[in-house]
Amino acid sequence: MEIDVLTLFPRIFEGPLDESILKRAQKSGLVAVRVHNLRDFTHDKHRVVDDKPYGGGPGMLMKPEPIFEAVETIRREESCVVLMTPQGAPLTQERAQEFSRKPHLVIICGHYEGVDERVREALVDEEVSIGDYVLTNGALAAAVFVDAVVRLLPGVLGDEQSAGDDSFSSGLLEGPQYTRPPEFRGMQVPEVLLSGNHEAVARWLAKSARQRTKERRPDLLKED
Ligand code: JCZ
Repeated sequence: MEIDVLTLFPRIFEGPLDESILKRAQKSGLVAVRVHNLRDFTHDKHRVVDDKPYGGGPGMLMKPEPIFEAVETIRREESCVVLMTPQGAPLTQERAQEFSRKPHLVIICGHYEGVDERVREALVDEEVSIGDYVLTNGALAAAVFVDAVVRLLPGVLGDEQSAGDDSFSSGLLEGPQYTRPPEFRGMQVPEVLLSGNHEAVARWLAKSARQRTKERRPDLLKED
């Protein structure tokens, strides 16, 4: 998969991607991530990327010209152009899986109060929100989005930590988990997990996942 990210704050996006699993995924060629500074797509002396909204109101908007120039330079026939915005459809595990099957993502990070509406009209294929809260900067949302998508690419996670048993891939939250020692500061690991009875262990894990989901996220149990 190839990913091009358009932002005014490349370093905010790059930090998280240069660590650990995502770094290895790039080094081993499973994904190519390129970050572009939108200011590099301006032509005026002061490299202006924002302007006041028509009709007034607080804050500034991103001008359309640098975004159009960047997207038209970078996109191809098969590209999916994504805009990070709190107005987008919420990102879910299912949606992350769909994006992970695209050959090329071009991600526009909003900044300031947002982008000129003509960017949405003419360039954007999908608007993505990472949740119902507001960030200062679209590059943070893009980093979360890219992480959720790239970890689903074949070969990115080892067998040990495969995405198959994530919370959500089963539609349930994961239940409680324990490692050694069997007793720590007077707190015991549940007896059944030490029993060696594989069937009983599997039943216990399934039951505790259902129970935790029912307590914390009953919405996940409702069929749609
Ligand atoms: C640009 N602030 C772009 C996205 N889900 C979500 N929350 N907040 C955002 C977001 C916030 C932004 C910009 C300036 C996206």
